Parts: sequence; structure tokens; C-alpha cells
Amino acid sequence: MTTIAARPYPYDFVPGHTALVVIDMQRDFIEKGGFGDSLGNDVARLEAIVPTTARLIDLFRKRDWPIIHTREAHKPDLSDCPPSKIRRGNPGLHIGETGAMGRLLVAGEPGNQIVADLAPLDGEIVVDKPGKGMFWATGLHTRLAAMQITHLVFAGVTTEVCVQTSMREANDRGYECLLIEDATESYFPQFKAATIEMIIAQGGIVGWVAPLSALEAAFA
Ligand code: C5J
Repeated sequence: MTTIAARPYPYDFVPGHTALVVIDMQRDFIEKGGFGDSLGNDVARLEAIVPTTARLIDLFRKRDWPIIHTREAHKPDLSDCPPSKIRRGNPGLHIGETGAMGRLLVAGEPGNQIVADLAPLDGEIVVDKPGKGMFWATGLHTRLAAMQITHLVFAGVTTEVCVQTSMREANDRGYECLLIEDATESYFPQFKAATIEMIIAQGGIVGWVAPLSALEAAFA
């Protein structure tokens, strides 16, 4: 076990039982012409965390620790996308409609791929999730249990939507969760700040938060 300097108090990292989860670092959220951009967001905010996230992935890769990449992705016939989800958002472009990088949030489309600098390697787990949370309709809990994973380190976008939802789902399933605060981002800085405060409130009601430097220092 290795102790990581974190808030609200040190996090016990257990090598062999810890996986990295990189949430939705896909072109649809990070690049111009994708879903996030179509909603009128400044995607440069999210692109800025790519180098930190790459360092975090590298830390896990060098030690052969498990890495899970998620994508928010729907089947081409949208049978896994509730009409309520399709209806919301930008009145111009909805999930399944065609943007500059193909159909928005549809599996297999160019915009649905993880950005080139963070592309998964063979052997890493890639999970297509139809929901905001990574456990809904993915079977991931069963896979993690089979790998004897009890601890999850989180990165990715957006902090208050898919990262927070996934972390809360994981917390309810008994995982000890650590969010790397400079490897996650939101289109809205105030939402990221509020999410971090919510996670660590009341003795870590959802989990822990630390900068990447704390992880790197612990495993230097
Ligand atoms: C959103 C996500 N924001 N990955 N998805 O719709 O956070």
C-alpha cells in the first residue's frame, strides 16, 4: 500500500487492486466540430488537460497497472438512447445527428474516438457507455470484480457530468475513489470547483482528490 497526499486526508493506493479510469476523452467533447462544441462550449478548456492525462496514463502503463477508457457512445440505431436524452441539448444538433466529425455520440463515428494523444493500447479496456455513469448497461462492475479491483483513480471529462456520475456510482459499489484534479475538466470552471468540494465534503463522502504531482511523488 502507498499513501498519496490527498484531500480530505491521505489516500491509500493499493497496487494490484487499483485501476485507472479515463472518462470520455473523446473527440466529440475535446475537439472543435464535436458534440461539446455544438453545444456552444469552449473545447480548449478540455483540450488543455490532455498532456496531464497522458502523464497519468503513462504512470499506470509503466507499471502495467490496469487502464479503462470510457466513451459516451450509442448504437447507430440509438436503441440504447432514451428519447428524453435525445430531446435535450442544443436545439440545432442532437445525439445521432451529423456534425463535422460524423454522427454525434454514435459508436464508430470519427468524433466518438478517443483523442489521438490518449489512444488506448492493446490490452487496455475500452468501455462504450450509453449513460453518463460508467456502470449503467456496461457490465463493468463484473469485470472489475473479476480483476479484484477495489480502488479506482479517475480522470477525464466532464468533471461534473460523466466523471462525477461514474465516481458516485463507483462509490455506491464500494470502490475507494481518487480523482486527479488536474486530469479532469469542465466547460464551466465553477462546476469543476463545486464538484471537487462535493466529493471531499464530510470526510470524503464520495472519495478523495489529489493533483497528479502527489501520485508522481509517491511513485517516484
Ligand atoms: C456530457 C460527459 N457532458 N462525458 N458528457 O454530456 O461528461
